[in-house]
Parts: sequence; C-alpha cells; structure tokens
Amino acid sequence: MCFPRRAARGPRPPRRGFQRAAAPGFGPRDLGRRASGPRPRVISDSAHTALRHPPRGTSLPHLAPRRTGDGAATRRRAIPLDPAQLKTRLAEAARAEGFAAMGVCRPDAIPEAAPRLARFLEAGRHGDMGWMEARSHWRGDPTTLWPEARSVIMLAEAYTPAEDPLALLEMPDRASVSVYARGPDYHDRVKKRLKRLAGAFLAEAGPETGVKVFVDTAPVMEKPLAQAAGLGWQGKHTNLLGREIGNWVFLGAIFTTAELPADAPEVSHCGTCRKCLDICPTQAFPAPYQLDATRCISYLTIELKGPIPREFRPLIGNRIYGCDDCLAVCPWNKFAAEASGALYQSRVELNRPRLTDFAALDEAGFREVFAGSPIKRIGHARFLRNVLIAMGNSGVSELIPWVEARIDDPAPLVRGTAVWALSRLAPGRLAARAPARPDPDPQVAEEWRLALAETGGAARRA
Ligand code: B12
Ligand code: SF4
Ligand code: SF4
Repeated sequence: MCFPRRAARGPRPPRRGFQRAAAPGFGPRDLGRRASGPRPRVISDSAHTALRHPPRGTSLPHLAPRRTGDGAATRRRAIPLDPAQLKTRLAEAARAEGFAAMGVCRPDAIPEAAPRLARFLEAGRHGDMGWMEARSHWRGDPTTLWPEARSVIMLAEAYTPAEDPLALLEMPDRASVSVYARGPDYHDRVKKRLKRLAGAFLAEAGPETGVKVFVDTAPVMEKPLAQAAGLGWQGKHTNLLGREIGNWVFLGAIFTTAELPADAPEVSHCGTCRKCLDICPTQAFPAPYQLDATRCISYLTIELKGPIPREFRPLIGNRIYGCDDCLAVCPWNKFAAEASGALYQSRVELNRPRLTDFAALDEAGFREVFAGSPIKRIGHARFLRNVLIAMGNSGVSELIPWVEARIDDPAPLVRGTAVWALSRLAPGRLAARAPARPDPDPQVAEEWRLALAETGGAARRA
C-alpha cells in the first residue's frame, strides 16, 4: 500500500499507457508467483474511519519502542488485535512515520532470488563485495535467516530530489554526489524510524510477537521482498520502483513472527522502455534486470577499495560518489513520492560543490565536513581518488595545480590517481614531475609507466 502525499500537486495523469506496455516474458510467472488477489490498497485519510475498532490508549505512532535492536528479537505485552486490524494499524503508523509505502509478504515469497543471487556471485558480478558471498545462504532465503518469522513487512522511504541530478554532469569543475548521499546517512534515519514503527507494532501485536528490523546492511534481499510485498517491481535497472512512488526510495524490512495478511506481488511495468539501460555510461547491464556491479560507477566510486580500472575512469566524468543516471531517466519518476519531510534535504555544500573545495580537504577536514554523511564511510584516500578522476576528466586547466599537489601524496592510491589525472589534464607536464626512481609502490610505479608511455613522456624523459 502506498501513502499518497500529493494532494497539492494536482490530479494524477492516467497511467494506462504504461500498463499496456508491459514487457512480454517478464510477467508474474517469471517471478515465480501468481499476481493474483487485489493490488495493495492505497491508504487514504478515510482509512482511519475504516478501522472497526478505534485505537486503544496511546495511538500507535507515538508509542515509544521497547528493546527493538537491529536483528534482536523483541517482545512486549499488549492486548492483541486480529491480523487484518493489526496490519491496518501498522499502515497508519507507517504513514505517520513518513514512509511512502508499506506491504507484507511471507518469508518464502522469493524462491527465485537464491538461484539468481547464486548466478550473480558465480559470475563474479559482486567484485570486491565479499560480504555478499559470505552470508549468501541467508541473503537468498529469508526463511533461514529467522525461521520463526511468519511475515516480512517491507517499507519504502522516498528521497526524491528537487532538481534533475543529471544537470550537474554538465558542470566539469563541480563534483556530482549521488542524491542519496547528499543528505544525512539514510541507514541511521530509516533504521530509527523502523525501530519506532516496530515498537508501535509490538505494543499492539501481543506478548508472543517478535520482530527484527533490517536496513540495507543485513543479509536480506530487500528489492525482491519489496516486489513480493507489492510495493513495486524491480525495473530493468534492478532497482525497486512503483507506479505511485517512482524509484527514488530507500527500502527497509521488519520481520515478525506475527502472521499478517500478505499483499499481492507486483509485476513489471517497464514494458518496452529501456532508457535506464541505454544511458548507463559504463554499460553495466549485461541484460535487462541484471547488473554487473563491477562495471557500475556506484560500486567503482564507493565499494571498490583500490585503484579504479583505467577503462572506466574517463566514463566516470565528475561523479565522485555513486551514480544516479539510470534512476534519473526513469519515466515513472513523474509519479514519484515526495521526499520524506526535511530528512533528505540536501546539504547545501553537497548540491553543487566545487572540485577544488573537495581537493583542499585534509583528513581532519574530510571527517568534519562528512560527519553524519554516508560519504565518510569511504575514507579520505578513496574520496581523493574519486575527486582526482573527476579533475582528470574535467578539461579545466585551472585544476592542474590541484592535481600536481597530490602527486607526492603519502597514500599510494592518491598519488597513483594523480598521475593519471595529470596525464589527462597536462600531458606535457608529466615528464617533468616523474620521480627519478620508480615509485616504491608497484601500482603507482605502473601508473607512471603507463601514463608516460601513453603521453609520449617516456621518450622525452629518456
Ligand atoms: C549490493 C548493493 C549494491 C551494489 C550492487 C547493486 C545491485 N543491483 O545488485 C552496488 C554497489 C552497485 C549498488 C549500487 C546502488 N545501490 Co545498492 N544495494 C546493494 C544491496 C546491499 C544488496 C543488493 C543485492 O542483493 N544485489 C544482488 C543482486 C543479485 O540482487 P538484485 O539486484 O536484487 O538482483 C535481482 C535481479 O538481478 C533479478 N534478476 C536476475 N535475472 C533476472 C531475470 C529476470 C527475467 C528478472 C525479472 C529478474 C532477474 O533477480 C535478482 C534477485 O531479485 C542493497 C540492500 C539490500 N540489503 O538489499 C542495496 C540497494 C539495492 N541499493 C540501493 C541504492 C539506492 C543504490 C544506488 C541507487 C546508489 C547510488 N545512487 O549510487 C545504486 C544503484 C545501482 C543499480 N543500478 O542497481 C537501494 C535501492 C532502493 C530501491 N529503490 O531499489 C538498496 C535496496 C538499499 C536500500 N536499503 O534502500 N548497490
Ligand atoms: S548507477 Fe550509473 S553506472 Fe550504475 S548501473 Fe546505473 S547508470 Fe550504470
Ligand atoms: S527507465 Fe524505468 S521504466 Fe524504463 S526500463 Fe528502466 S526501470 Fe523500467
């Protein structure tokens, strides 16, 4: 069920055209489930009056959470409601918390996820993300993660940007930070709200009920679960999108031992569209609905710890943290849910930052500027690696001194990337800056060798 928040935005355009265009071969059968039963109900204000029994005592959204830790089973004594009432009350509380949509599925609702995950891992598409492999048995099969769970409550929280993020890609002296990272860290925000919601749920669910709360980092496949719970479908870009929420949403999950009525799964409404596949700068989609993470700029700039492979560097442009291209072009964003209150408003300094402002940050400055931001997670050296690649791609000669300033950086990752960036921005200056002896770090030495060979500097130096 989606929670409409668009009263002020005028009437919704008809969406029949999209539905008719549903792509053959990607229907409910491919998802391993029948899309029978009613579509998840849109909760409007009238749902309050639809409740048979008015809330007893304190209303759900205001109840404080009790012992709801990440992954920790929790119990609380209360007068139980029947499962349908419980779900209605939960939906009310979810809406009051600012979630854009909620749905319920059974833990065994995604039988196709495990074999698909296995194929993804076998093909090495997870790259350096060894943690995906480590707990893949839990990830692929939620029934093994917590066998007592009877329902999975999936929630979507909107972070729709106010402006088109693609516009920033045309400004070479600026850094493009992906929309999700421009505000406070969503892990903290979403988890806090999920825990509050779980606490409210427990107050109503009865003394024997248990819950566990998961956001992103747990071994849970949130996208297929969200599709099974009817929130939307995994688009050809593999992200979850919905007809009423678009694709700028974070996902979170509450597992519970309570048996709540399940929603009908959603089917793909991508139809013949392939905008996300075509725009991808690194051709990271081997096929529709499949991603090779090792080619994705989000992986390369956030997850990859070492040097970014040379073939991808020119394609990264000025994206210094994540990438939004495939999300930004999706036509379903016309119907995107509004971002959840002020929570995801961008920090001003992350909207159109100058590359030079970022290059000037030392370790302490980096920590200070990115306190509470997901960007802090990649650390100073990886951050500078990304900024230097953007500088190398900029074609802006004013940036040359900034790149040269990092060519002797103590971090091999930084000085190796600076060599590459200088070879792009000022190939003529490379030979003059080359060290007399090969760099002690073999990867940096290799950067020098390749850069000098590519720019003809090796010959001049000899
Ligand atoms: C690992 C990971 C990444 C990796 C890999 C992404 C990926 N698509 O797998 C990297 C670092 C690249 C990444 C990038 C991003 N991520 Co990420 N990521 C995750 C994480 C932790 C696990 C995802 C996972 O399990 N991948 C493994 C693959 C196998 O699973 P899958 O994508 O669901 O694959 C399915 C399809 O391939 C499909 N499939 C395969 N074959 C076929 C064939 C057919 C016919 C069909 C129909 C389907 C199909 O079946 C698979 C199983 O369902 C989740 C959080 C979580 N715990 O779920 C967040 C998550 C997916 N990420 C998220 C976000 C926001 C992003 C970025 C937008 C961030 C950014 N701006 O840079 C990008 C988007 C890139 C993209 N196009 O996917 C959100 C997505 C929210 C949403 N609306 O879907 C999540 C859910 C985090 C959250 N809690 O909100 N991410
Ligand atoms: S996030 Fe960017 S690089 Fe990754 S798949 Fe989408 S468009 Fe391609
Ligand atoms: S842009 Fe959106 S609608 Fe089009 S194929 Fe991609 S996910 Fe589907």
